[in-house]
Amino acid sequence: MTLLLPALQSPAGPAASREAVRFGDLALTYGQLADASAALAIRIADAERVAVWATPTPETAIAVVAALRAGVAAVPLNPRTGERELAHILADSEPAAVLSGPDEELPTALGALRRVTVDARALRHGDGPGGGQEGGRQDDRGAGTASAARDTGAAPEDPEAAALIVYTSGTTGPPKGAVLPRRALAASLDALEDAWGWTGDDVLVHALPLFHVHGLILGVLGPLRRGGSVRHLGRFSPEGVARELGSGGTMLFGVPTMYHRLAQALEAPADRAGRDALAGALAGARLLVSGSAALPVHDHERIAAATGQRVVERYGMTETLMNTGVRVGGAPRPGTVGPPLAGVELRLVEEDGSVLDGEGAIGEIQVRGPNLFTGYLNRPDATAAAHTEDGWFRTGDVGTVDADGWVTIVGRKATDLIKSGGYKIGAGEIENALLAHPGVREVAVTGEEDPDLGERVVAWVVAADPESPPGAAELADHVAAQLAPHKRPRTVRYLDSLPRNDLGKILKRSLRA
Ligand code: MCA
Ligand code: AMP
Repeated sequence: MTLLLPALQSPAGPAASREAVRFGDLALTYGQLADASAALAIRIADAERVAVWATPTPETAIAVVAALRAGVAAVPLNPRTGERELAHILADSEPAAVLSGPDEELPTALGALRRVTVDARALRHGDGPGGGQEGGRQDDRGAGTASAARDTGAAPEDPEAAALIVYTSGTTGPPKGAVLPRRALAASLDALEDAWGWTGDDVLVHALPLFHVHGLILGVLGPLRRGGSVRHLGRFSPEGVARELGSGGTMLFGVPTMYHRLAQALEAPADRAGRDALAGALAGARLLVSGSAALPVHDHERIAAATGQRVVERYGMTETLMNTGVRVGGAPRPGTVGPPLAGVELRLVEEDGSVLDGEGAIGEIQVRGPNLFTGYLNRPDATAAAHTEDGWFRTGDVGTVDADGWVTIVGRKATDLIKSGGYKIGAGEIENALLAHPGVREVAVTGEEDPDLGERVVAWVVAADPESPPGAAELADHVAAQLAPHKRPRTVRYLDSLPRNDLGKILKRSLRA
C-alpha cells in the first residue's frame, strides 16, 4: 500500500509552507505538522495503542498523525465522556498513554496512564517540533529529534495494521471498539476523492467532533491525505460557516442537524445581512456534503432554494467507513445516498437471508469491500454476528436500490438504535445508566422524531417513589455524567408501569404510539 499520508512524509519548499489544519486562530503548515508529528511518533513508538483526548484542536491532529506515523493504534476519546463510559473504553482498549493538549484537565480515570502532552502553540513560538512535555508516571523526554523522526513514517506500512479504534454504540451493552485498519482509511478516502474530485486545492470547513469517523477520518485525515487543508470551526455556527466558506473554504461537511440549522438561518427574518452572507458563502462552495443520518428532503429544498446549491449525501458507518455517495455533478435526487463508492459491493437481503434483486425490493443493506473494519476489539462474538458466513457486513440499515444503482435508506432493523444529531446511541446503554439511578425503578428509552436532531432521546420512567420522582434535568445530568452529554434524554415521561407482553418484555412500540 502507498503511504497513508504522503503529503506529510517529508514536505519541502512550498509544500511545507502550505496550511494543513486551522482551528480558530491556530494554524499548522504541512512542515510544522510533519515535524511535530514525527517527533511525537518517536515518543510513543513503543506503545501498541494510545488514547487521544480528541478536542477540536491542532493537538488532536498532531496526536493522531503521530500515532499513524508510529504505526500505533489511536483511540480517540470524546472529552465529554462520562465516568462509566470512559472506564469501559479504558479497560477495553488498554492504551499505554493518553495524548492531550497541555491545558486539558483530564478526568481522574486517566490519572493512572502515562500522559504525553502536545503543544501546538509552542510550535508557533518556535520552541521546536512537538513542543511537548511528558507527564504522568513515566518520562521519556529526549527520545529523539524531529529530523531523525521524519524517517519513521517511511517504514513499510502494514495495510492491515490498526490505525484507529473508534467506539460505537450497539443496541445493548456498552460501546464496542471498531478496529479500523490503514487499508480501510485509504480505500474510503480515495473512493471519496474519486466521487467528489477531491484535491489538494480543496479547503474543507467543518465543526464535527474529532472522536468519530465523520469529523476525524473524513474531516481531518481526508484533507491531509489529499495534501489539502481543513479549517475547523471549534463549535458549529452558521456565522462560522459563512465566514470560512466566504474566505477560501471550498467544501463543507456536516450532519443533518447542522444543515437544518443552516436552512433556518437562511430564512431568519431578522438578520438580512447575515442571511445574505451565508447564502453567498454556501452558493460559492464547490461541494456541500451531509452524512451520518438522513437529511430531510425539506431541508434539501430550503437550502437549494436559498443558495442554488444542492447538498450531496453520502452513507457510511463506523464499521464500514463510506459505502455510497452522490458524485459531484451528478443529477440531484434528494433523499437518496447515491450509488456504491468505488470498490464497495452492496446488496439487499431478505429477513431469511435470501439476496434480493430488482427495483422496488426492500431489504437489509449488506456491504463488502476494502473500506470495512477488521472487527470489534475483544469482541469476536459481536464481530461474527455482524457478518454473514460469506463475509458481508450486515449494516442493519434497510434500503432500496433503483435501476441506476442509487441507494435510498428507508429505515433500520433495530428500533433500539437512536440517531440524534448524527450520533448513534443505543437505547440499552441509556436504560442501564438510568437504572443505576436510585430514583428509577423501571425505564425504557426510545427515539422520537425531532425537527432539529432527527431523533430525540426519550426516557419513559417508572419512579422508585411515585410521590417524588427524580426530575428530568437530574436524569439528564446523570446520563451526561455517566455516558456522554449527547446521550442524555431530552424528554422524560413518567408512567405508573411500563407496557409489557405476556413474557414480560417491554412493548416499546406501544410507548411510541
Ligand atoms: C446540555 N449540555 C449538557 C447538559 N445539557 N452537558 C452536560 N449535562 C447536561 N445535562 C451541554 C452540552 O454538552 C453542550 O455543551 C451544550 O449543552 C449543547 O449540547 P447538545 O444539546 O448536545 O448540542 P446540540 O446543540 O444538540 O448539538 C448538535 C450538534 C451535535 C452540534 C449537531 O449533535 C454534533 O456535533 N453532532 C455531530 C455528530 C457526529 O459527528 N456524528 C458522526 C458519527 P457545549 O455547547 O459546550 O458543547 S460517525 C457516523 O455517523 C458515520 C461514520 C457517518 O456516516 O458519518
Ligand atoms: P455510526 O455507527 O454512528 O457510524 O452511524 C452509522 C449509521 O448512520 C448508518 O448505519 C446509517 O443508519 C446512518 N447514516 C449515515 N449516513 C447516512 C445518510 N446519508 N442517510 C441516512 N442514514 C445515514
